[in-house]
Formats: sequence, structure tokens, C-alpha cells
Amino acid sequence: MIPPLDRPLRVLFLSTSVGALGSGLGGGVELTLHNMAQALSERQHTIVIVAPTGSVCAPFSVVGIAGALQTTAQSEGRDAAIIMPANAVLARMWDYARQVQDQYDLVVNFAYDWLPFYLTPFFDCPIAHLVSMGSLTDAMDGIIEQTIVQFPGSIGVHSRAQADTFSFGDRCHVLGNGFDLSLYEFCSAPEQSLAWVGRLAPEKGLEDAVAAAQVTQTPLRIWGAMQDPTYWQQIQQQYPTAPITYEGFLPTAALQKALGKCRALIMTPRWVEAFGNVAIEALACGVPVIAYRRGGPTEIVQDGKTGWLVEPDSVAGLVEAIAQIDLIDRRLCRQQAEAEYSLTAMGDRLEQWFAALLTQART
Ligand code: HBI
Repeated sequence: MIPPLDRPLRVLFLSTSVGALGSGLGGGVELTLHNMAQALSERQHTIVIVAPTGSVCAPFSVVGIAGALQTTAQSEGRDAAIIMPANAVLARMWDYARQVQDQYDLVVNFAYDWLPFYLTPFFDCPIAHLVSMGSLTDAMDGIIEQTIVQFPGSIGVHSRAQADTFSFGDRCHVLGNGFDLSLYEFCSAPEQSLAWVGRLAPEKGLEDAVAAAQVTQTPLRIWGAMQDPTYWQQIQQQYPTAPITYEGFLPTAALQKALGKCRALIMTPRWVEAFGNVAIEALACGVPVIAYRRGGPTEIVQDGKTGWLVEPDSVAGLVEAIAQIDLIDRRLCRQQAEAEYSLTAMGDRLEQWFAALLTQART
């Protein structure tokens, strides 16, 4: 039995290296980091965040570090070499962590990059790594495996499906995610539109949701960071009569207000989505989720109860599910978010993870 934490911790968060917090380029990690900081500070733990300059993560204090951003890991092939740009912000963030580590009980890494894992044995302070995506490259798989072998319990993931993309998946700590549900308003009377939310990039499969909108002629509202403008142009050219609108990247308060009015959220991941934060945000507003049966959303959506799970890459399957949205009781969607994905539930899971990791570190 792992003893619970016996006192509040001083925790240093090392953010993702692909964008400033608040830019949207960090994808789900930005919201995850903020929610984890909130869940822990509500339990009297002290959180300090280290992130690229220009980062905002109110109300937490952010140490901004200048330097060149990393290229996104998901845009490289499995045999991609490790790339460190000149003046890498990642290297500078970790040099800062090295200098201040004796002021903290724990470091938590949010970057899906080689360096933080490689540096783990060089630190005196224990490091917990939140791995935010599934297996992408051999180099990353190798360094994460090396870390979990040397530091059992140090790797946290969002879902079992994500863990299972790694050969060492059974040794990962599955955390789910947690949200401040007071920020999400339940909407019982939706308008006609469907919603799609995420970085506009090929691995998110937006074109399938657009194809389904064109077939059903149901309006589709699209929100998210415009990561790949060429990809977006191609979709518009391919589906000229689809009733779609791109409405930009919205911060949580504005997003949840607009998302809540939608009849359903459509999730079309081409890859093993590690979790699917937007699925929880939709459920929290009472919005049913139609998702490909692939990755994290399969562990979130209760098929036929809080949404529909669809044959992966099947536009016909999406169309069929869209026809059955009204069979879903929107109140059950909100109830599921409250039962499994609140900040309290996530705070419990985080403290269990840290207690186990710190106990290991002491032995
Ligand atoms: N790529 N190299 C790199 N580092 C990251 O931290 C990273 C990434 N791609 C995407 C990403 N983080 C996040 O958007 C997802 O983990 C959610």
C-alpha cells in the first residue's frame, strides 16, 4: 500500500516546447497543464510553471524562457532523428529546472520530447513525465522505455488505449484527465449545428466531419488552432458545398458557450488520440459525442448513452450516428463528466501517482 502524501508539495511544471501556453499550438497539453495545476493548488500544493516566453496560464506564476521552439513530433516519421534547434527553448527550460530543482519536491514534464527523459537520471529531484501522445517515433519510444525501466512509475498517460501503443504500456500510470466543470454550462436546448474542435492538422481527420456535413447538409462549426492552412484550403476545395464555418481558436469560456449550443461534437481522429479533452468539454455542456472507435474517446464515450462510437474512417458511420443524435439524453452527458472527469477526481489520481513515484524515489 502506498502511503498518501503527508504534506503539500512544491511542484515545478515544465511545459510543452512547441508553443507558448495560450497559443493553442500546444494542443491538449495546454488545457491539461492548467487543469492539473488547478487540481493540485486546490489541495494546497504549490505550482510554478516554466514555459516558452509569451506563455499565459492564469492564475499561476509562469517563468518565461526565450529560445527556439521544437518542431512538432507528430509531423515526423517513425525513424525521425532527434532535432534540437540552435538556442532551443527546451534546453534552456531544463537548464533553469536544473538550477532551481533543490527548491522543489517534484518536477512534472509535459513535453513530448527526447531531452527531458534523457535528463531524468541527471536530476536529484524526482521527475514525473506526462506523456501526452501515443507512440510516434522509435527514438521517443526508446527514451521513454529507458526512463520507465530506470524510474518505475515515472510515466503518466491519459488513456489505456494510448498506453497500449507502447510496448511498455502496462507500466504506465493511466490518469484520464480532469476539468473545472464550473466553467462549463449545461445546455438542454441546442441549435441545429454540429461541432468539430481541435488543431486543424491531418492527424485530426477534419475532412471526414466536413464530408458528413456535406452529405447531411447539417451546419458544422469548426474551432481550433489553424496549424496547417494548406490542409484547411484542400478541405474547402474538396467539399465546396459543405455548410461549414471556421470560427477560430477560442479560450475555454467562449468555446464552451458556443460548443454547448451544438447538437453533437464530431471526433474524427486519424491517429490514436491520447485522450480527447474536447470530448469531456462537450459532455460537460450536455453535448453528445460522435467519435471514431479509436484511441482515448473509446474510453470516454458510452456508446448509445452519452454518444455514438463509429467504425474508424467511415463517413457513412458518421452520417448514421448524426441521424440518431436525438436518442441521447443530454443530462446523462453532463452527469458522466461530473462523475469521472472533475478536478477532484483528477486531483485524487494525481496524488496517487505522485505518492507512488515519491515512495519509489525514496527507496
Ligand atoms: N511535439 N516535439 C513536440 N513536443 C511536444 O511537447 C508536443 C509535440 N506535438 C504536439 C504536442 N506536444 C501536444 O499538442 C499534444 O501532446 C497534445
